[in-house]
Amino acid sequence: MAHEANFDGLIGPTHNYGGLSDGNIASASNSGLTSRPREAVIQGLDKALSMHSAGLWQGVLPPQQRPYLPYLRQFGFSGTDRELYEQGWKQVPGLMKNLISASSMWAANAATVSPSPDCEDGRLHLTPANLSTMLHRSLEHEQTGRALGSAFPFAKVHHALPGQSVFSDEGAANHVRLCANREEQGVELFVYGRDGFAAPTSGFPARQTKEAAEAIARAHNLRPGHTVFARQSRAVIDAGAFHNDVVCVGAKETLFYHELAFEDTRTLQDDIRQAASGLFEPVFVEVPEKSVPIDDVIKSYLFNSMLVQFPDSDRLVLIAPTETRDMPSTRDYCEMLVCGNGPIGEVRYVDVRQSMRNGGGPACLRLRVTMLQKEWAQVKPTMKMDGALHASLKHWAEKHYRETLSPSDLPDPNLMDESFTALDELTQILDLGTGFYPFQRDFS
Ligand code: SUG
Repeated sequence: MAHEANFDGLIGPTHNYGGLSDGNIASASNSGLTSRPREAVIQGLDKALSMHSAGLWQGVLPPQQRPYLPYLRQFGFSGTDRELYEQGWKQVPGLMKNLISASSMWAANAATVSPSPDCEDGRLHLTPANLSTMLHRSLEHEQTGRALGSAFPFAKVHHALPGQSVFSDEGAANHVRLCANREEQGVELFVYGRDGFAAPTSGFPARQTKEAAEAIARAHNLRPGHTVFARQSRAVIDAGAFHNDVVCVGAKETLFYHELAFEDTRTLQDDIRQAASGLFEPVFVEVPEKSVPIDDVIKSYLFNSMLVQFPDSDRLVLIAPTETRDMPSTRDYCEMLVCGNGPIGEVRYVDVRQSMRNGGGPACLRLRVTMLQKEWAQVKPTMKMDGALHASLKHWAEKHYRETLSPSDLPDPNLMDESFTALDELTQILDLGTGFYPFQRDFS
């Protein structure tokens, strides 16, 4: 028996709207707003608990150390942590905005995950994403690797690919696994936005290369006959789909996507059918541009939903952001979708507005890890979500997180101290061991 687990990235104490992600419309348009870190982390925790309560396997991944002071030391600043922080904000405020970002909350970008039935060596493989396109995100992969190693001690956790443009990688946000039964061979679809060796084009950045996708598929020991590569369309990247999971989500046999998502949809369908032949019949649910225009897709995050199967239900459930309910075209589409007899039988809405304002919907906040029962049994127990962990994390957040953070609050060194105190206590709650964070290892 196997199930899909969701591991949600806990939203960190420095959650703010930095306007750091070129090509991510929500990040740009909400830049400089006052954020609500406590509300944000609780929204994420409530979503995670609701999945656990509905019978899914659910875990959490810790937020990362922010501010990330090792870079300041490497870049020639010295003194105590507080001195570093103050000098940094005086001399390099643009850099500091990157070093303070709580972006590791978007766990769909933490890694690419290949479940053990797909891998020749029969092991679960994870490759932390180098996230090399955006400075604030390129800081993540080292701490991500440590967190994944801690959560999945039995798995093969690879190094991130080289942090270079040819190998730009954004993890599971550009990866979909389709299958009939989760414990059996599936089809892994890798979606990339550019050829790493091609000359740069104008427009918003394409954050995933073909070279990165191919390298990961090879390193994960995937069977080539069951692996598909497809190109994301330039049109959707320029409309604001900086990851494939803004225009596509898949689960079991079903791929749910927008008409404009891919450069060549017919070839994609043929390739998936061929890769699935003898295993299952893929089901394609394509949303036409005339029903939901791409701009509405980007605003509502219709596809950045979790497509899950609850126990004892044949049909899939779409866990969509409340923004999808509030937009007429997407609400109407969802109503029509569940009235039909297709694979998606229900849509539930979840409020993750704090994250949404930075371009992160319900699907961004979780990393999917399909595991056999015997693998789930080996997952670090303190990172598995249940009512008790939810209560203790909520209490922890209420104790340590600020209610609001405005851009003028960020240079306050007390924010750093508060963040480190919170993370220090979190290492005990999640039993991450001493020295998990750089500041706990004497080289902050
Ligand atoms: O990488 N936003 C994230 C959102 C990631 C969403 N993830 C998925 N689609 N899977 C990004 O663009 C904005 C941070 C800021 O502006 O403060 C940011 O990094």
